[in-house]
Amino acid sequence: MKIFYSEVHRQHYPPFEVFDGGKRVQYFENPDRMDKILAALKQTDWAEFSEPEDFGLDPILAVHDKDYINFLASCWEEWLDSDPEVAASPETHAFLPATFALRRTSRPTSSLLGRGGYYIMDLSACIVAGTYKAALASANCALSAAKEAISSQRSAFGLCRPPGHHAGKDYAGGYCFINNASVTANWLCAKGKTALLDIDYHAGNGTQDIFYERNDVLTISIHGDPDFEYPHYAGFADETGVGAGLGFHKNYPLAKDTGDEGYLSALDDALTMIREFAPQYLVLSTGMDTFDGDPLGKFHVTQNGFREIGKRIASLGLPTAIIMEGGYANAALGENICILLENFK
Ligand code: SP5
Ligand code: ZN
Repeated sequence: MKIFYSEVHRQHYPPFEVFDGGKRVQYFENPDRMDKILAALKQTDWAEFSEPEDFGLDPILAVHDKDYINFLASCWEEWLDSDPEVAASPETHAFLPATFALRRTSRPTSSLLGRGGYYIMDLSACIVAGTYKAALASANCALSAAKEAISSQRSAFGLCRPPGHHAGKDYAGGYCFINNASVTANWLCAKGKTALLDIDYHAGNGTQDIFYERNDVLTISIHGDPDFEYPHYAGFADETGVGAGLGFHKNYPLAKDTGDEGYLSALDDALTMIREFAPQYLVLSTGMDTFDGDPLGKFHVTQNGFREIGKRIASLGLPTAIIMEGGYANAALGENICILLENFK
């Protein structure tokens, strides 16, 4: 299986994030995640690594707002210029606003913090010097996997970092800046009917927003109920699309402590819906934070569960662009990814 990976992700490693209650902690979405996955993949006899192709900004701007992307591109330099303390020790800093625009706010204001609070939704999407470059490389890994899926009619893996599914048309959040899976699904759907399935533990709010009014891409997310879990304001069962998109989005909010059985039963329902939609291609937003013991998750999916999840999704028989999202139990992350991918070789 082709794996698309770029070392550029290392340039995005904020020195902290802020948890609920204002607790400053180490950045959970860290480069070590990739190292664990790489190490495990390198031990297999089927992983074939490639550098991503550069697709330029067009496929990204087909999904994201131009002013938002400009903000990502210039944020760090502006932040550096705005504060001598930041300039004195850039490596201990990250850009993070402390005031956020609710979307009833009609426009970003022009100051850096005025744009920051408008384009960022939480305290985990910290921007540092290499964030924009890393986000572009990550999107290119996803698009390269899709291109490979088309040309080979087999599945391919975009080993993307930073992840993407919480990023909307004009906002970053949840460690995500560019919505790699959405950019990819939008690009793919011009070549053949495409469905997107999101199995990250957290609701794919960004993806939901991007495709909410569209009927050409079916989007489905299985996740911790936003009634108790991040992102808190999207991912409810009654959110099924609007206008032409009505019926083309589906959420499976699951309870705390969901294990293999509960998960697989939601998955089976989702797979039935995908079969009825009859796509030519699948984009799989692949978060492994449903794992039993993930520090950011409250599910108990086991390695047997991942084997079965992979097997059932692969049984759709679709060339699949498998896109890396979350997963923070680093010690098991490599093995878990291999177990899932095995089914798509
Ligand atoms: C891509 C992805 O998986 N993003 C997830 C972002 C989640 N950010 C919210 C973290 C809330 C942490 N809650 C503390 C639990 C500590 N036991
Ligand atoms: Zn997640």
